[in-house]
Amino acid sequence: MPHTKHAKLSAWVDEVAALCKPDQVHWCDGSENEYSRLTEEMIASGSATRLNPAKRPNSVHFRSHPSDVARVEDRTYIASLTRDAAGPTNNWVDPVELKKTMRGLYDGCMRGRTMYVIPFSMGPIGSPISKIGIEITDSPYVVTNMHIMTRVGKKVLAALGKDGEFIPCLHSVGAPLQPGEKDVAWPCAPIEKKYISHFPEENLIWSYGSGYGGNALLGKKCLALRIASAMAKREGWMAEHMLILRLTSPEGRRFHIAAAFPSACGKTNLAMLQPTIPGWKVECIGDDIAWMKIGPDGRLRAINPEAGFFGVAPGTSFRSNPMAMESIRRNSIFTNCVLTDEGDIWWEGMDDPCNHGIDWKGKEWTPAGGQKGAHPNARFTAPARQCPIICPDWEDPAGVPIDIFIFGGRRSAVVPLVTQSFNWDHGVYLGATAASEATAAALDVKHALRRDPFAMLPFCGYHMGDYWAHWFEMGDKLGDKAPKIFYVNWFRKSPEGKWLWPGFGDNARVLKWMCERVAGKAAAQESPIGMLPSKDALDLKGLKIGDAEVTELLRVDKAAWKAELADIEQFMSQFGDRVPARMRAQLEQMRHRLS
Ligand code: GTP
Ligand code: SPV
Ligand code: MN
Repeated sequence: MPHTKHAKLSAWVDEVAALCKPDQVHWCDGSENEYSRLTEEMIASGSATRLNPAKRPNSVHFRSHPSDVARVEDRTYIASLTRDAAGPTNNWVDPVELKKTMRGLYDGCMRGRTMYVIPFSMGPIGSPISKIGIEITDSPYVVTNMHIMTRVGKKVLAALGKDGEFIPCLHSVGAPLQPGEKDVAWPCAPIEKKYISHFPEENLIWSYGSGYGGNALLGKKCLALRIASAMAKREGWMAEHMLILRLTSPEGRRFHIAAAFPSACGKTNLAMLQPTIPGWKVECIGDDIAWMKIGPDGRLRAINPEAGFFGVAPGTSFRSNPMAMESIRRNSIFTNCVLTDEGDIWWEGMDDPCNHGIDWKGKEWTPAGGQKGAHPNARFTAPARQCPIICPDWEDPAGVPIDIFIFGGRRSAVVPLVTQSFNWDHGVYLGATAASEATAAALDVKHALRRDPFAMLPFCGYHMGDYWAHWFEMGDKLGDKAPKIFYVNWFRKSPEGKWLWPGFGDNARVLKWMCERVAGKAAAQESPIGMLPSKDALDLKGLKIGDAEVTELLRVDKAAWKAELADIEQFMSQFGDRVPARMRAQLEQMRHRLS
């Protein structure tokens, strides 16, 4: 029996098999059986370790190759037809040339391996906002991760029918095996042979040489952000690097919030926060990506296109993020953590210390050695439905109506705890000028501080200036139904290097102020950079924080902001005349307010 009646899909799979020359082809059905069989095979081959079922049932740990531990932005390409369409912040190569190079690499690259065909849906199958992708990969690790992160299998092929639209995603670890050659635990190609390539006009993704995260699980950053952002621009919707949560007030009023922070800057944590203020409740809808369309009622409706969490492990604990810890109790995949003597996983920042184990490089480890046991970008993969506070409506095909957008980043100085934009255009300016200190989520980002507009710098599939214009256009379409926009910074530090704000569950205090602003209840004062909470407008009841700290957290240092303005201007200059006039107007207004 053929696996699909979809002629275009069959033809593409045949073409890839002829090029990559795998030993066999397996069509994934998304079943538990398939997941277990592949997991057992990876344990038997030595690439995975089963965790102690008494500690963490049905869970495994992987160690990646030390060179393959995070996204590689220098090897990520937006190969649009023209360089101009990709813009100055993306790596561009002529698509014809890139395809030629990559076809050379793909030729025979799956020898000795199985080629898996993964039909997956981003978003609930049948939602008007969802999209179908087909990932072809030679990595069983990718298959089991995709099982968790997306909706995989026969239902997707059924939804695709004979001629439905799909996004082809081709992936290979780039490590063919000679006859009789034994495989390594984590096959991958050297850095100069890695290519994470996007052909936006064709809705096509070609990835080669890496097995890790966003380089290899192609539904995530490649499809749901880079390709989807370009589709969204063409089709009038939004694909954003945003968590989605529902916050319910003590009176029972619901607020839906979507927040964009750069990688490793707190999306997963905020998405599952446990408010420290009585009566307020958070439910999680998504922790990394939001797809949003204007609904029949004129409001912006958001879905989470993913089905799982691929979260940063270090720093995750019952103290900081109990709901993430609950989500990973079972049926989870861990990568680059410490393997403990009890057969469980551990990482820096977990609740209890670990005195002995095997580190992420496979070496015996004790904390006394002075080295980190888990890689800073160690991750867990867990089904979203295992989160105890997953919102009952998280799979609603219609999405949830967004009331509030939040932007932010990691800034040890200058940027206050929270600011509200004066209006939509000013909010778009706040998003466009977002900046963050570097994290471990990308291998090759070493800047102390970089501008990361809308947390989309590594994920926007087209010219950043045009993306800003799209935000203005969406605001015009939404009119008075547009979400209100805020900017936050949980990461302000004292001169001694201590966090000034406790963060995590206490961030609910800041969310509460936002909701009260939306409801027209909370007080704010104008500053040159936006509206700030009036003294006493932030609910700090029960929090041990000094008056001086609060003042510092809400202080606007004019001199520092003038320097910031100069940096913003410098950053914007690279986009030339593609910077929308409305963005320039915002810059001028800020200059005026600071003078
Ligand atoms: P990606 O998955 O890479 O997109 O990251 P993310 O944005 O989901 O970040 P995540 O929530 O995983 O947080 C990254 C790191 O920031 C973790 O080590 C967290 O413990 C830490 N973090 C998150 N929220 C806060 C906060 O409010 N305050 C402080 N100080 N640290 C935080
Ligand atoms: C990020 O870097 O923003 C992530 C992890 O969410 S990855 O899937 O590797 O891109
Ligand atoms: Mn992310």
